[in-house]
Amino acid sequence: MTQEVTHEHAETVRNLELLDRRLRWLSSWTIHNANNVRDSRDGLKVGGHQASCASMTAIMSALYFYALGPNDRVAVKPHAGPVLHAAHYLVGNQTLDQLQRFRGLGGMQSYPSRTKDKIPVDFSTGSVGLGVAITAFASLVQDYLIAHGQLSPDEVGRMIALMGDAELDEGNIYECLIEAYKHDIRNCWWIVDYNRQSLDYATADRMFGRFDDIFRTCGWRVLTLKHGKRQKEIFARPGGQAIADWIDQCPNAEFAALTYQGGAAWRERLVRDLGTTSRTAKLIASFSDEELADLMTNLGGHCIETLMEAFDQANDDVPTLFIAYTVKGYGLPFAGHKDNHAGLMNTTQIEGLRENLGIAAGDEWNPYGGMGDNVAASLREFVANSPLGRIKRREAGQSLPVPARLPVPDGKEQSTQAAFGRILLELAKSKDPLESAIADRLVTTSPDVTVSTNLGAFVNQRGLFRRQELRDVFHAAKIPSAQKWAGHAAGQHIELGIAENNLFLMLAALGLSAPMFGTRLLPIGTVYDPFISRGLDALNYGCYQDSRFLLVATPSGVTLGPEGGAHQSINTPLIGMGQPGLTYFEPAYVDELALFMRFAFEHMQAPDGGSVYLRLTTRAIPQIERPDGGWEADAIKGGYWLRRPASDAEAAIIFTGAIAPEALAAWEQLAEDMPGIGLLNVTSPDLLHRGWSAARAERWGGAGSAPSHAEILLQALPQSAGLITVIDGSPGALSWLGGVRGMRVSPLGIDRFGQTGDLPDLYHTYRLDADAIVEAAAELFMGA
Ligand SMILES: Cc1ncc(C[n+]2csc(CCOP(=O)(O)OP(=O)(O)O)c2C)c(N)n1
Ligand SMILES: [Mg+2]
Repeated sequence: MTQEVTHEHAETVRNLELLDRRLRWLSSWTIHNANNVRDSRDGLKVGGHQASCASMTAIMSALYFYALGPNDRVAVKPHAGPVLHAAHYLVGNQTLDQLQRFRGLGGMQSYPSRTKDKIPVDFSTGSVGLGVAITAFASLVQDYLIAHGQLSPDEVGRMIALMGDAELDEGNIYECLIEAYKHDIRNCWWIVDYNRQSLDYATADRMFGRFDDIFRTCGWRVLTLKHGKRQKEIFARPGGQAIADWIDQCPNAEFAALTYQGGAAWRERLVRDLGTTSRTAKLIASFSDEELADLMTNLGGHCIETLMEAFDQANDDVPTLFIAYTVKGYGLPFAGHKDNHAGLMNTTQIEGLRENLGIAAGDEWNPYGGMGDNVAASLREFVANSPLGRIKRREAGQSLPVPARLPVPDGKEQSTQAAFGRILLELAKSKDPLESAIADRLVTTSPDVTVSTNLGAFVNQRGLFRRQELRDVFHAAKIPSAQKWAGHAAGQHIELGIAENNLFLMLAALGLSAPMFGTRLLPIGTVYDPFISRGLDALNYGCYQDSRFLLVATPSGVTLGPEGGAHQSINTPLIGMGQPGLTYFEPAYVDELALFMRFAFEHMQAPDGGSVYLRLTTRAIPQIERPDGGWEADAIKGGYWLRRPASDAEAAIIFTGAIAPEALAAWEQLAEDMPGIGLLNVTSPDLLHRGWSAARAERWGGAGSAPSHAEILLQALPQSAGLITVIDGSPGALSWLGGVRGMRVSPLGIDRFGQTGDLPDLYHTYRLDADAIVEAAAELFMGA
């Protein structure tokens, strides 16, 4: 290095060290302010994680103010959220008001949030493990876009996860690792804040050294940052190696406890273990207690130079795991204490930290407080020219116009699942410019159920996505098969192994393509309906950060019949109703399905839109003739009268989905005794319930009194009429309709499962057949 370069390097290190301390201070103070300074109205602990923040400030300083590339995207360990805000505060992207309102309504969020925070947050985090894994899927999305000419290779960025070491215990990490290896992902960094403490205690020693193996096996480069420069320098001195060896042997819990106890305890222990007469003893004796404590905790993850070198070293596209050894609560009074996860400094302690940094009382929020004018000015300039200071964000891509209608497959008897496959096939083959533009942006994905959820025809048309060619061996050998399975860069289907959690993370990453990479993709994921539960937290995670996708779950309910009791899904309608950011439809007929798929393509792109869940079935049912399209407007709002009731009707049957033929048969039987009985097809229990809640909230808020769609539909009946609700799923999905206008209700549905059988047997056993509906109606009038 020339002298000039060396000088500049030393200057950078010094600035990053200052920023490390500043981030530690600001994150600690923000949390302290919320807990101890701000007025409390409810006496509840506000919380925050000063120790988790302090563990990461050097890593984040070196990343955000040195290593970050202009197109890099970062998922920040949830409990280091305040450090991210502090970094943006230094750059001028975050306001004091937001910091002061940490964890208050409208203030900066507990954990980084894409949708609620005012600073640019690339990935929301909070549920540990998921924020890490999504970065691997985001790098796959980036490769997809490059391969499809929708992102310039010059604009490649790294997808980075700053993670806690306890996140390595989450199973989803390993599911993701396997999938990532299969797809040969690149440009992904996972940086582990390896403080060897989780929430409860120190992490297990037996895993020491195993993580490297696991990641290397999966094609990752592993860079272990165990020792800081100071440690390395001392280890090289006479007698130093024994200290290095001692650290290597020291169990996690003991290391943490000694860190907490400080210099005198370190000395006592080292002397006990290493003796008093050796060269090592002499070396140890040459340090004061304070110097010894500093030395023993000078781990790689707190050493700016070590971090810079590691980041420089990984300057290619190989996925890289950085194991950065750290101390939880570094530089704070509870460093290393096993209970420090949610530990908060008391006022005396935070004042001690403030004084230590030379910050005057009252100057706590000053971004550069306690520094001399020259130092502050040069740090300000350094920050302004740092990667974070120059960060720019991509514009979300243009939305695509959606054709007025999607093709409706013809056929007298059809299942919604088969029709779904046929609609996608029609789109894939279409010459219509609007339809083919939509088809070009579709990306389908499925965890090993592509064929059995009828995605096969689309895949035959559009191919599997692979960066490297994948030959279809069966096709090449001329072995007859309905399924082409060739992979290439233009392919539009991402085949996943059988891990549903990965499906939802893949969808979440694909569904963020517009805000993240500037190109809107229309992702469609298929899964067996019961296995939604496997990936529920990842589904919630995607919805929470406003990712946009279409989830097609099929088969569903007991209607899959002989295919297996274990595959019956019961509570998914309630999941569909309960999940914010996801609109659930369950079509009975295939023209409804086409309508909802069209809606989905629009809703996935609308600024105030969201994701869509279609609950489909393999049961082919007779389709119905429609006199006109009058039903459509109501169907898209959640329900329409298939048989309008007379104004004096005594009852109505309300049904959802595949049991439409039973509902119709019962309606015909009952119509003989109860002329004018209505038949209501609820296409979305979710939209009806949401609309009802929203209308009530609006009324309470004094903003007019427009009735909701559920109220409008039920107003067609006298209030004295009874309702029989029926769905192949939890009866609670529809039974609430009785409460809308205070009407009697007799709900049918499934609250048990597990029995195989054919449909007549199952519908009889679970009381979903026409007889059950008639009996349920009779029950309403018994004694009335
Ligand atoms: C899925 C999930 N389970 C549990 C929690 C509660 N929790 C928050 S942080 C944490 C462990 C933190 O340890 P680590 O990842 O090592 O972070 P550190 O604070 O040590 O840096 C746990 C269990 C959570 N946020 N998400
Ligand atoms: Mg930890």
